[in-house]
Amino acid sequence: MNGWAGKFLRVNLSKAKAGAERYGAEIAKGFLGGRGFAVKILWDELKPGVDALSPDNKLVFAAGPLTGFAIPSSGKLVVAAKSPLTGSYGDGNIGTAAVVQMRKAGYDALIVEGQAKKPMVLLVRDDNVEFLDAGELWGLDSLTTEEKLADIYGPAAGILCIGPAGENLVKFANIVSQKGRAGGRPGIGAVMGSKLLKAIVFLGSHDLLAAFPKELKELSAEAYREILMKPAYAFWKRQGTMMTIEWSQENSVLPTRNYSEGVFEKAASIGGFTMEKMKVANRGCPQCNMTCGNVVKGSDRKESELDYENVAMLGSNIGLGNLKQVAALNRAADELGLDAISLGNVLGFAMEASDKGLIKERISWGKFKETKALVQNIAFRRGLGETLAEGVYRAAEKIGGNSNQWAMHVKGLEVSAYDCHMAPGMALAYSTSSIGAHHKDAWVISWEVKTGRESYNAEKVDKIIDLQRIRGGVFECLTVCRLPWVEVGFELDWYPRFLHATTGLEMNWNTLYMIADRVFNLTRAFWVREYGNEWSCELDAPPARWFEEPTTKGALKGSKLDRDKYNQMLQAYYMRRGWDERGIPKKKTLNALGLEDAAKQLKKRVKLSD
Ligand code: PTT
Ligand code: SF4
Repeated sequence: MNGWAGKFLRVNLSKAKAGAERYGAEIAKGFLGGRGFAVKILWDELKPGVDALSPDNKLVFAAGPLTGFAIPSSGKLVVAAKSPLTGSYGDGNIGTAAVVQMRKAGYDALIVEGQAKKPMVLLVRDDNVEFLDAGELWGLDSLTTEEKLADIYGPAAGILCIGPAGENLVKFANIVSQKGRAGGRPGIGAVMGSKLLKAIVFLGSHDLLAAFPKELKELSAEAYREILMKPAYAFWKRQGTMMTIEWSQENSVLPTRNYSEGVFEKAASIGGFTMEKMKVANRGCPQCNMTCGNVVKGSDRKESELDYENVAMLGSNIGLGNLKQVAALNRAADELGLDAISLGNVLGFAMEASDKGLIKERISWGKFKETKALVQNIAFRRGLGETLAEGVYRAAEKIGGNSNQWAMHVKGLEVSAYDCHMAPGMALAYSTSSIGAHHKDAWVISWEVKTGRESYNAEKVDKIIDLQRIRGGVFECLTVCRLPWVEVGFELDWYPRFLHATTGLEMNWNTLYMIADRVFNLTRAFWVREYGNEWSCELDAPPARWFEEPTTKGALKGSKLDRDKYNQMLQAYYMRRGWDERGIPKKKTLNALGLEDAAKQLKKRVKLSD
């Protein structure tokens, strides 16, 4: 095979054993890589009901056939496992040199199983795998851990690690790399912590083999040039995703005080233009000429890399309007290895619970010092932090009252940074996403705002499915960054051309959509297999707050979602997907995608419609 290495590395931490495994061309062609490989491996190898934090769970690090080549923004890695937060399939995407080194070491994916006897660092140097004592690294924050490993293994080493939150099994701990790129929102860092795996270091020395190296070289040079010439490029380099703060405020979707409102009175002071005045550097992922990591210095004088989601969740959503302080909280999230989205979400929840007298601790909106202390307590599971470390769904179950109405999650994953009081399409996108309420699969909100946000119609359903195919499907399986396409308009037609140059295969968009649907349906089958007869369409609903508590501020004052219309749109979505009225793929849908095994297995767990 060209493009793909054709090998996975399997590591068993309990036995301290490692070995390379060849996989077949049908897996490569049928699932492409990244999320496709991860879902396939976890479906095939995990028994339903396995405890996500037990040695029986598996951790998958997967690349795609474009990863590591000189192709724009291709230095991305999918990290996946059964999630301790949602109890089902979970993944995230990190831009990191680790994925380039993993591919150069000769592997398309690393599968980690078992549990180490004591904290460990895994060192992968081509065929040589070493299980090293983590020693004094255990307990250190993620950035210091990375620095110490880079001192030993050199600047070329690709390093992934967890912080104290992962060690302490916080259910939304993630994996950190490159001084503040982080991924694995649904607690993939906690799965790594449960395996006592502090860090992984990759060093590879092989060249990647492309089917048509000359074609690839010419295509890449042209592609990098094309991106530089896009009209939106200059502003993107200035602000990156931070420009979304102003956009969200203008369109009343900026999550504010635990999503009770979509506008924030201090939005300008945490927005893209304020950030520009503070910026000290731009950082980015490997192979990218759009480097969008906005580095600023926070109120703690430490560097922090700002993105829209982090700033909205640790800013407006907790009532904090000082960007330097937001940056300090974001830096703390990176050091501790906490997902910044879920963190801002549980903090907003705690502030509201405190306001309403449901918890004895006093934690106020926008108060930096007490918030910072609470962030530490979450990572170390102290006091109120112990409750919040379980995520917002479980925290609401524990504190009671009517808090489950305003615990902002779908299927246990905290909602990311778009308020949906008047965005039914985005609410449906969150509810049907592969991992819980994340915007990765279908960021439909910008299209929805432009084309008629108040409507609940079939066109919206189609748009969401298209986006789920392209973003959650093709980009996550190729494992390349989607931002060149989304943000500067780098055309989608480039990707089949890259695929041809690297693998030699001609894949048109119909084939790519078929793969995306296969991966999406297998992921849904994974969820249903876990839930069994407890699965119901109610799991595909956004939080009650958006239906029941209208906003009180801004141009869209008084808006809320309509439950009946939402449910009709959900049923239209199911029909279009070839699922039954419970949201379970029909037998014929699975079979048409070559997922006969999934159909057989699901039949043992639930009644499957023909
Ligand atoms: C992603 C989620 C996002 S989405 C953000 S900001 W965003 C948050 N970033 C965090 C962070 O930083 N530190 C931290 N401790 N927690 C964080 N949690 C949040 O994680 C990221 C970029 C961004 S910035 C986005 S949209 C795009 N995401 C992509 C994706 O998902 N797939 C893909 N093929 N390309 C993408 N390109 C963009 O990458 P999760 P990164 Mg991230 C500091 O992890 O779990 O996927 O959740 O990876 O390398 O930092 O790049 O406004
Ligand atoms: Fe990374 Fe940003 Fe480049 Fe995407 S655009 S690869 S997130 S630096």
